[in-house]
Amino acid sequence: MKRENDPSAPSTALFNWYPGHMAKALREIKQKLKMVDLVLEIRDARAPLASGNMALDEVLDQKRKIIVLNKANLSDTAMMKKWSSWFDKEDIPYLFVNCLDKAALSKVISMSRKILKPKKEIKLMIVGLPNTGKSTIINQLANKKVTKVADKPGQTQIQQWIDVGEDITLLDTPGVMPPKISRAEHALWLSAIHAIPDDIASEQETAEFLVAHLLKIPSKEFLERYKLESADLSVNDTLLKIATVRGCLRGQGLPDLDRVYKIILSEFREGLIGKTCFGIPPK
Ligand SMILES: Nc1nc2c(ncn2[C@@H]2O[C@H](COP(=O)(O)OP(=O)(O)OP(=O)(O)O)[C@@H](O)[C@H]2O)c(=O)[nH]1
Ligand SMILES: [Mg+2]
Repeated sequence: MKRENDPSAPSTALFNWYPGHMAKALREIKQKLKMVDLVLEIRDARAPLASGNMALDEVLDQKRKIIVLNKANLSDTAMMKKWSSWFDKEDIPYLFVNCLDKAALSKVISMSRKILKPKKEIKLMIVGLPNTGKSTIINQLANKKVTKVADKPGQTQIQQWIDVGEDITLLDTPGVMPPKISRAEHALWLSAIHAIPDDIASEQETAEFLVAHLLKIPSKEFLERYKLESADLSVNDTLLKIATVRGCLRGQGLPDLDRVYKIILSEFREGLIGKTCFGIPPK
């Protein structure tokens, strides 16, 4: 990424990754729009605004939608409250959910029904950034594994209609990346939550960013997990400490930082080193 010189520069790597299947996914969403009553835009509760997508907004145009902020179990409670006030103020229909919790998820259906009243049979299109949990949400609503789920961006490659019973049909769609990310910081947030593949912002860049972020607002889990006595450490010293604690060493006792980056990323994504929410609501 070119962020050192110009923080507003879009990442060229990101741009190159985009065209092929992302453009196709957008085109297909546009084609199906008339067939659905409502769109559920799945975002990540750890980045309520940055996990949105302008390109999707353009295609969706005036279509009614609910923003479903998934993975709330991995996000910071106080920050989600602030974001809730912001969404309320903006009059945007939204819900924070942890889709692994079916009761919470059923609210998405009741909210959709409320908006679409008195329509009985409803068709919902599920869109959003890669890896935000679209397919998991569908499987949960269908009560069975109807669409493939994986912890990697870009799992779903084709659209699929799924009848989940009770007069509800859902359309699963492949995740769509924003065509450009205007703030380098957002690319790091999206990389941290794994909504973009690790080869866009490198594992090293993302892990270093995360460590810097976690040192600024250190959670108990972060300090305890890596046996850090305090957060008064440099990023480098923290990485070295983690290498020692986790036995990430190469020959001659040298630290194996590549392994450390992977540990940090996977443990952050699993919510093992604290609950985090990136960004603050706009004024
Ligand atoms: N902790 C937590 N994990 C979740 C939640 N929802 C989904 N996941 C996990 O997130 C990963 C991605 O889920 P998918 O359902 O495949 O995401 P997707 O949006 O369909 O991804 P693409 O098809 O790549 O666009 C999986 O490992 C899920 O188990 C949630 O609410 N909480
Ligand atoms: Mg999917």
